[in-house]
Amino acid sequence: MTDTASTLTPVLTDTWDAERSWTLATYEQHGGYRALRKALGMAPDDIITAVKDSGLRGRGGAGFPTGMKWSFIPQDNPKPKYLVVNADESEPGTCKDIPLMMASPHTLVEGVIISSYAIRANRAFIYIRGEVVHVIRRVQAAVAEAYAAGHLGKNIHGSGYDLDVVVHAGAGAYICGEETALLEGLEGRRGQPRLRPPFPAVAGLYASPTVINNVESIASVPSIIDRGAEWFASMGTEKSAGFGIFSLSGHVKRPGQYEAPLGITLRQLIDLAGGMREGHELKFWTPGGSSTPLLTPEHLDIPLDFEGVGAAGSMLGTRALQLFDDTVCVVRAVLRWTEFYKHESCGKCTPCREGTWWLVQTLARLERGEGSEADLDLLLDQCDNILGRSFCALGDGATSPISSSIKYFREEYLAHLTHGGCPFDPARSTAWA
Ligand code: L3W
Ligand code: SF4
Repeated sequence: MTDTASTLTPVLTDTWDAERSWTLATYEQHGGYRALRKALGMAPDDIITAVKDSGLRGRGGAGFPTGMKWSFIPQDNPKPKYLVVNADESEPGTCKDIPLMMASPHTLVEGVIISSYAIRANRAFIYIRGEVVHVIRRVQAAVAEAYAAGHLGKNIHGSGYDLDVVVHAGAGAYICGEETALLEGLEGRRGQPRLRPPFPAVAGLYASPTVINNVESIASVPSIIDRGAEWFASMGTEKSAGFGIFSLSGHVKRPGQYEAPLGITLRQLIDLAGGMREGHELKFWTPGGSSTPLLTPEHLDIPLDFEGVGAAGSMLGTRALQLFDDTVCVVRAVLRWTEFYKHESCGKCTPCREGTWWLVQTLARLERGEGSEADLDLLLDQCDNILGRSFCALGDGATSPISSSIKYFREEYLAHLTHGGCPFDPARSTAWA
């Protein structure tokens, strides 16, 4: 094992290669549901304290402290409390929750039971992206196995605690990954964001106190209860504790999921992935999906934690590391992402609904080589009128690849104008000759 390889911390991914890893039998053979039995012997508040002490921060992109979010649930409120798992993974490049649910759905189910017990919820929902029918079936099967084994239902393991879990299929809209749009969808309405505050912790599903957490956040809870908050906090960095799944896609030799402590660098991860493909070099990358500003090779050694990536002018996001080598046209990649945001804009607010349409028009003109240098300022102006003026993070996110690519690759935009089209496209340029 090399030094770099020894930095991997397989916890969530530990059993993914085991035979029939998704079954209850395999999960229990590897210590599964041990944490649940321990948790049911603890006071719910002690579980919240353990999660707070672990330093776990939300793994869905924003990094909000998980234990703190749970402590916002008002226990003097007579309304039912709910746990909702955000499994609507659809951010371009993000591909960690779906493999986790396929390979080890019981890690999520066990996390759901412990987390629901901690916040005193008797009903939990797992909201899964509708397009991934195979994942929905797998999680449904795991929930059924958990009921049959007495891990779910009435009086779980004689503790007096009852929990029912509903697996809900989304209807195929990226915006339903935004937590309040997800709640609208769950309540049977069109998925559009709600005004916050009130935050879901105070008035969420059916106007009741609701915790919404990402799949990976909830799946991390059993290991924290089983091995202790100190164990979790001993990994990662001071403000970004623990480990996370880093999803490498694009031009590396071995793309895939690499579970490592927060604070690892992209250089180390590329090393683990066998390097960039032969004969090519890294040109640009996203740290956490396309909503996080692009970075370049000069950022290969920044710590991939919330603070380190923030200091470099981007966001850790979902650790969706999309790596693009020197054969890729950045303008074309950014145009493709922008078309996605335009298509997925829910239409509720004007800056995003109209603005993403205009972004595509201006970018497409530049990509065809038909624009002018003034279009770069126009694009930045359009971004300026969306960023901070949109109702939810989708509008802000749509501007990230554009403004960051102009910051680092202004010359490449201008080259489209001088070449009369994409300088990387052999059909339209002599640059490849
Ligand atoms: C109670 C308060 N709760 C904040 C809660 C809030 C939420 C969490 C984080 O967006 C980002 C977005 C994407 N009292 C609270 C409170 N909360 N203040 O804390 O809230 P927030 O607003 O910081 O972020 P968010 O709305 O959850 C998530 C970025 O992540 N992202 C992720 C994309 C991922 C997908 C996917 O496919 N999985 O879409 C990538 O960068 O752009 O900025 O629970 O209620 N005072
Ligand atoms: Fe809808 Fe976009 Fe406005 Fe969000 S920013 S509410 S996705 S129109």
